[in-house]
Amino acid sequence: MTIMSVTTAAFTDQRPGTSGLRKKVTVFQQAHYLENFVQSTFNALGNIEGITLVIGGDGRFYNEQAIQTILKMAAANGVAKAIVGQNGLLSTPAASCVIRKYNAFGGIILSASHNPAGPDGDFGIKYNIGNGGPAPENITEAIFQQSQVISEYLTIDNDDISLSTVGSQTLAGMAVEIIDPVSDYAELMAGLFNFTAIKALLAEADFGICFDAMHAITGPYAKQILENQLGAAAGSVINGIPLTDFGQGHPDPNLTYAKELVEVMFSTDAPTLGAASDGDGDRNMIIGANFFVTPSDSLAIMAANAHLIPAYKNGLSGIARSMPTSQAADRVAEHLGIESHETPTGWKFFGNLLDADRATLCGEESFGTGSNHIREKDGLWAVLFWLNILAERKQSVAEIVQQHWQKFGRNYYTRHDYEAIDSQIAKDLMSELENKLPTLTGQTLAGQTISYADNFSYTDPVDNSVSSNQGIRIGFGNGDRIIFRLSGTGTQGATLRVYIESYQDDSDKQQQDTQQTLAELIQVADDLADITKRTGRTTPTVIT
Ligand code: VG1
Ligand code: CO
Repeated sequence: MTIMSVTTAAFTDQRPGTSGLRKKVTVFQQAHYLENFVQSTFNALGNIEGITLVIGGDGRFYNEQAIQTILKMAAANGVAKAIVGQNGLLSTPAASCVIRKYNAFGGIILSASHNPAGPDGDFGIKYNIGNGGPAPENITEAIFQQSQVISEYLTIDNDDISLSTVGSQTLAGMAVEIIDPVSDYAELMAGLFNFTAIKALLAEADFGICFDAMHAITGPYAKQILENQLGAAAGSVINGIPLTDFGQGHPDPNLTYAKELVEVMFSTDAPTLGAASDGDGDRNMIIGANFFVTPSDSLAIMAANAHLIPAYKNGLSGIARSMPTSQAADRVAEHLGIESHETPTGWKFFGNLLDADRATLCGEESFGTGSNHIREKDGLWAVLFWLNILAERKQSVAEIVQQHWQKFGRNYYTRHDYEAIDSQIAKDLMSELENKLPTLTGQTLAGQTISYADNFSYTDPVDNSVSSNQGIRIGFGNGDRIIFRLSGTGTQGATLRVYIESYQDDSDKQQQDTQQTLAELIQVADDLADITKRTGRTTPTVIT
């Protein structure tokens, strides 16, 4: 074997965002681009000789080429062993599971999550640490710093190896273990949930499930677990074969993009439970027959019912939610007498809380829920959690949600996304809004007095690290909130996200239309940030 040192020069745009580095495939295809990021990661980690790394991705276009590049660089940098999903496939939650199970030093996950794939689509890469979770900010920042000064990377001149057969091989002295991407994850799930009860539920004649894998990574996982192990009817998993371009779709499990599932679930003979996952398998959307469950409600309801699930029957240590996620989960935490945490957007902020057992369940409004079983959010896990609740409660999804509202009140909630707006306009909008903040407290808008207006800053209670500038919060005296932040995962211009919530504990007023109920606050948000005036947009790109 010959280790080659290749001379390279820094790229200035390699700062990892909320979930790693995400760019157009064409950007990743530039000479040295991927290599620079990988070598910068290795350099940031320090001495990596002798370590074990897990490598896999969501199967999108460029997945396998990237893995071949990374394997050669890992071998040249002295990595002792690479554990790779067969055909380069590993869902994000499965990668987290495998890192933990085999005590790997860390892992490299290739994905741009829900972003479209294909030669003109997006690609992404992120580094996960030994706990199985996304690298915290001190590591992503170190990677970025390395990428600014990089001058060479190491690789080898070997041929590509085959990723298609499960088993052991070596690449220039580095052991390469190709593993079945599903089995470790499936085993973990079977240990958390009551598979016997779920099996019985799925065998009931009037119970149906429709799981939309959206042509992305969860197809093989859902087929194996739901259909083969739990006995769901063949065909319960739709769009179950992962395609490199995700069938030209947009595997973002929301009401806009998961169209096929939405049609099924809002039809007259809708099955009991509908669910969808995203490109890399960490997100989930839950729908009952003719009934959509907001992700914020889903987190709260899962927490309130966790005692029904074997893995959580002894109680939760705490619940964590990202700042823009509705406050519904906080009420459950209060009721249970456990800690609740509000973190910045992005799963990496949950890692310390989970490691320190300060939280058991975590969630984000963006269709992300998860627990201490791994250190990523987990789409299929959430579906199994709901199935387990349904098996115990023998009610419909709608009944469960409505009873939850009656007990805890309902947090009406919506998110409005304005995608691909001009980056400078978006920046100006945010900074003008920030300038206004000091004058807002005490003002009365839409009949409610603003009790705080700030730019969210988070101090991690475990390591005291501070993350500031995490989104603008406008809080009203009655608990209503308007939040503004710019996406850290978009690859085209800027995406402005506006999150609006309003609490209603009067059960006679809990069945209203969300957009109508929030209309006044939506107008206040537009006025405060001059969205229409500045962006020229009169409606959001996506409403959730
Ligand atoms: C979005 C979501 C955020 C999520 C992130 C990664 O980030 O809002 O909650 O953690 O995507 O999810 P942003 O910065 O675009 O709002 V995934 O499934 O793309 O790893
Ligand atoms: Co994802």
